[in-house]
Amino acid sequence: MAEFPKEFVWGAATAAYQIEGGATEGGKGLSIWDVFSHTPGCTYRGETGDVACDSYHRWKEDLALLQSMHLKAYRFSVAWTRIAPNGGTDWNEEGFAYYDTLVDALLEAGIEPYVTLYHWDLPQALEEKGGWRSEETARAFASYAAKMAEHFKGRVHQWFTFNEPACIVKMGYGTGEHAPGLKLPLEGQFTCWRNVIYAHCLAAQELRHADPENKVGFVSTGRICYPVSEAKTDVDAARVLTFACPDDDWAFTHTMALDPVCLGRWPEPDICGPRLAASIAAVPQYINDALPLGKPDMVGLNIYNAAPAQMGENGPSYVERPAGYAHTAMNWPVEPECLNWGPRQMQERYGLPMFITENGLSCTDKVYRDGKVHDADRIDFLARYLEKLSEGIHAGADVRGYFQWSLLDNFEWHSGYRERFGLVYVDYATGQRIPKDSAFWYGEVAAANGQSI
Ligand code: GCO
Repeated sequence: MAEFPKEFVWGAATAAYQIEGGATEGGKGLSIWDVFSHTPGCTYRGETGDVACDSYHRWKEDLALLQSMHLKAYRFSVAWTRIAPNGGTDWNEEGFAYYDTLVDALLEAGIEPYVTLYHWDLPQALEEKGGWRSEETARAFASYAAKMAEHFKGRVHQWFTFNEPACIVKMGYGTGEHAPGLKLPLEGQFTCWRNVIYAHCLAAQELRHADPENKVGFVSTGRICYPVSEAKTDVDAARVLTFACPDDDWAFTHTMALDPVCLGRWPEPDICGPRLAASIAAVPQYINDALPLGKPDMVGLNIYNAAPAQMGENGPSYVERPAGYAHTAMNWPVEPECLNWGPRQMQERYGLPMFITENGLSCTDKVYRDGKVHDADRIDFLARYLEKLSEGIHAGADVRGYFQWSLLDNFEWHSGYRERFGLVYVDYATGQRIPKDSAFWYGEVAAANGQSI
C-alpha cells in the first residue's frame, strides 16, 4: 500500500497547444508551433494543434472531468500568443477573458490552478527576432509574466515559468524535431539555454513583486539513473550519472536547469564536457548576477523513466536492461524506480519542495465494443510508479504533489495524435471525451490519498 503526506496534492496536467485548438480564435497570434506544425514533414501525418481537444470551447467538460476524479489541482499552460499575439505589450483582452473564465471556474470548483507560463509555444513574432537566441526574448517573457501576475493577482498563486528547457532547446534548436526546427551547434544551443534561464530569473522577480503570496516554480526534465542495489557504491554511481553533463548529452539533465535556478550557479566544470564548460565560462556577468533571483519555491519534475546504473570496474556505468523489458506504446521503458530515486537525488542536491509535474505513459487505447476504454496498462503503470513515489517520500524526498500526464489524450508534438497519454480518451473527430478505466481508478486514488493503491 502507498502512503502519502496528509496535504498531498493530486492533480492532472495539460498544455495549451496540445489541448486548446482555437489556433486563430479570440485574437490569438501565431506561435512557433502553429508555424512548425503547418510546415510539411514536421509532424506525424502533417497533424496540427489547430483543433486538438477543442478545449478552447470545451473547457467546461474538462473541468467536469477533473471534478469527477476528485482532483484538487489542475496544471495547465497559458498560450502566450493569446495574451500578447506578437509577444510584446500588445495585450489581448479576449485572451485574458478565456483564462479568466477557466481560472474562475476552477476556483469555484475548489480546484487550484497551477499555471505554466511557457509550454513551448513561443510567439512567432519573437522567433523572427531571434527567439531564444536573443536576450530580448527573455525580457519580453518577464514582461508577459508581470502582466499575468498583475491580472490574476489574488486568484492564481502557483506559477511555473518554464516547462522543460531540455525540450525547448535541444529539440527546438538542436535536433530540430520540435519548433522552431533549428539545428545549432552546442554553443548556439547553450546561448538559447542561458537566455531561458535568464528569462526565468527575471520573471520570478516579477511574479514575487506582483504578489508576495505567489509561489514560483520551474519544471525540469532529464536523465535519471537509479542504483541496481542499495550498496553505497551503486547509489553513488547512479547519482554521478544522473548529474553528469558530457558535451554529447548535457541538455537532457536536471543539472543544467536546476543548478543555475536552484543553486544560483552553473554546474561545476568537472561534471561538464569541455565545450559546455567553455560556454558556461562565457556567460555574461549580468546573467550570472541574476541567477539568485530565480530560486524557486517549488521544483517541478517531469519524470517518466530512468536508467539502471552501478559502480563498474571502470567507474559508474549503465546496466543493460533484460531482454523483453516492459515498455510503453511510445517505446519508453517502464521504470518505476525513477519516482523513488529521482526525487531523492534532487532532494539531496537542491533541498527544495518538489512536485511531480508530469508522469504517465502512452498506450494504444481504443474504444472497446462495450463503449468503454479499458487501459489496464496505465493502471498497472501508475500503481507501480506511485508505490515507488511513496517509497521515495518516506526516504526523505519532499514531494508535495503529483500531476498525471495527462488529463486528456492530446497533440503529442511532432508525433501528432498517434500517442494517447490521457486518463480520458478523446475522439478527435467529434471532440467526445470518454473517461478511461484509469480515470476512475485515479479518482479513487486521489480521494483516498493513495491508500487505495
Ligand atoms: C514533455 C511535455 C509534454 C509531453 C509529455 C509526453 O514532458 O515532453 O511536457 O508536453 O506531451 O511529456 O511526451
